[in-house]
Amino acid sequence: MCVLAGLALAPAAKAEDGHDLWLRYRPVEGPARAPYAAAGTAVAPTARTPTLSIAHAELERGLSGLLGAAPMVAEAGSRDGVILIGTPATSPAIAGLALPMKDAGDEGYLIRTVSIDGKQTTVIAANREVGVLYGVFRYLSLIQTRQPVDRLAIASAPKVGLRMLNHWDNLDRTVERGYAGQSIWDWWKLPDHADPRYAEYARANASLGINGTVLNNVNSKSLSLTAPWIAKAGALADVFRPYGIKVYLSARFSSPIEIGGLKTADPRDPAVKAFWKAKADEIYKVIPDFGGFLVKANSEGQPGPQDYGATHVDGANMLADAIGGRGVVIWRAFVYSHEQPDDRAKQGFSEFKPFDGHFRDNVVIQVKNGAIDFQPREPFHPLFGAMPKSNLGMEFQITKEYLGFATHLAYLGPMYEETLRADTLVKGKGSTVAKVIDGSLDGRKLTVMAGVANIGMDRNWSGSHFDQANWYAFGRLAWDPEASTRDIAADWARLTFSNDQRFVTPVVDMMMVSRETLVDYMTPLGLHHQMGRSHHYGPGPWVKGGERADWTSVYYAKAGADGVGFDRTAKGSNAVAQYAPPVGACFANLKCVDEKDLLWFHHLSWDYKLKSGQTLWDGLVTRYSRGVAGVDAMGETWADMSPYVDAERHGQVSNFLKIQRNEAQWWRDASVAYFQTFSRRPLPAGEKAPPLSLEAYEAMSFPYAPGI
Ligand code: GCV
Repeated sequence: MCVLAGLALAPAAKAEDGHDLWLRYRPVEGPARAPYAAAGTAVAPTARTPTLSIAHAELERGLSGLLGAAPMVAEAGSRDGVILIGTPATSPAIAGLALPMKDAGDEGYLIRTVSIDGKQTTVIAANREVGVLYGVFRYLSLIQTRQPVDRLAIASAPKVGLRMLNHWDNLDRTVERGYAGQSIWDWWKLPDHADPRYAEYARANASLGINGTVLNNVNSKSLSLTAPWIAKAGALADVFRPYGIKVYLSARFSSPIEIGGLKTADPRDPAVKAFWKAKADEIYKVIPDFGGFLVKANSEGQPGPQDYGATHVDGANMLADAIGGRGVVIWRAFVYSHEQPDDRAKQGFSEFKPFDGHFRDNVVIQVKNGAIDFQPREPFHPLFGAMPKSNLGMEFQITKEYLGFATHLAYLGPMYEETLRADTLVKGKGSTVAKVIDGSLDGRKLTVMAGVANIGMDRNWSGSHFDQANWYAFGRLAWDPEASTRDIAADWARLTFSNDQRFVTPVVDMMMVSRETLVDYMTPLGLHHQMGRSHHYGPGPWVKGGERADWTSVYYAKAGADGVGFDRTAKGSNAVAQYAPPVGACFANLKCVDEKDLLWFHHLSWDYKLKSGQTLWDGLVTRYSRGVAGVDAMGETWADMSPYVDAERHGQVSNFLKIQRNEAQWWRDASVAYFQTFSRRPLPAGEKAPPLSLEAYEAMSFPYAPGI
């Protein structure tokens, strides 16, 4: 019924492969076009600096695509409908307008409808040229999403200073936890050949305000700090510079030994200090605006200062001194050691909290959103709010290592939002993680939000069309960590597919529940780390033994005849004590803790009564099945969307939803089969028994799963 109605009105969309992302600039057609008839028919001449040339060209490209004709060049004030872009320094006309430029901040912009010599003019002005580029993208997005542009009074400035992607890209072009093909960095041909993709990449990121990129994996090689590789990074930096994007490199802590000929990498050793100082100088000679180093130290086998009895502070500050005022050192708090038997969830806090206030001003501690590792759901990391005298940055994962790779549709906006809006309560109500990250809670000036990129050589960049939404949402939240991810989803859906409300409403609703659906069929009620060993593909609640206990599923679920869940209350690991007292007390209290986090904090009997009145066992099974039903519902919604989406993209999403449906069922069946061996209780009425034996699920093997 709804499909037929749509077919009658929506013209058949042309095939698209998704390469254009949210920057498609397809023509505004039909009655929607009228309000824009006067807008954008002319663009005033723009100073021809590299960044302003890009901004000007983007404006022309966007307007040509959206309005069907290239805008003419006309002086502001010569006619109505002229768009004037620039900074007060590059445009006397803008300087003459006496706009409240401080509202644009350092990197933001103003977009205003003004009268110049009696003619209606749109001004896109910024203090820095990159702000003009951001403003141009915003202006075009208004037309793309069919918002009025005739009376504009917009001021927007980013709340976070360093908005960056972290690529886990290896030098051989494999990507750790990457599901979108090879790395886009064609190292072999760099520095002599700069693939056009690099500029496309920079343009896409600039459209979101992303202003930094760490090129290489945090599990890094010293080779990337040698002269030939610095030159390659330099060639990329040259492409990115006019788009306002700085290049950073992951630095391997043992580089002084591996490429410096030293016997030690002890950060207190004068020769080691000299090595890093010289290395930084060498990099800055090639890349004058180099952003700095990202370091994974003493974590998962990576070298670090603790190898020499030194501390994270010794290591980070030594590198920070080598960089000096030229850049930053981003030091990851994702640490847990082989020797430490304590709850892995506690180790980052235990290692870093005592060092609060000891790090240099140009050091940022980069903290994952949760205390384990990018699980489908984690309570916020206890370090947020706990280090007021240090710069603390956020690390989100955009690539879906634990969330079904590229073939499960899971919009991560609500997951990011859940963490950012979590209240640490450290300074009373409203001490949200977002306010830690944007620096406002503790008056910090150096602020960072990083996302582990989901970008590769696939034509659609992210391995699936819907995974583009996660890159997009990350960028928008880095600009404003308090933004609504529903609004962001709506913008993305309009930009990427269609402005038709019959498309936007159901698709946004589907996106907003998609991650919760995935949590239901993978790890409901606070379960975590239940996936296949090493590749993290599919269910693996039975995973045990091997190198380390905290790489196994049984360590986290602790299923037994007595019940299931990880006791992190005072009776257990007492991880709750790492939070501000009212937060920890709530997590520890069964009457207060949200059921979504139940088994993260509590080990409970299979007969524990949930709020619904169901037993824990029944509730667990019901949730797994609800997740499968949720994927069915997504499939139905998407099937109805065919009138609004080209067949190529519609078809790929449909196929992926079929994969997701099968894998959700697999997750449900395998998990139920496993946990039932402990619960020894019947399935709730109406629930089907898993079709295979537990042994059959356990025997499945996937040696070629991607992303390892
Ligand atoms: C880059 C998890 C991932 C690793 C990743 C690590 C990290 O353990 O599985 O692939 O390594 O996190 O964030 O350093």
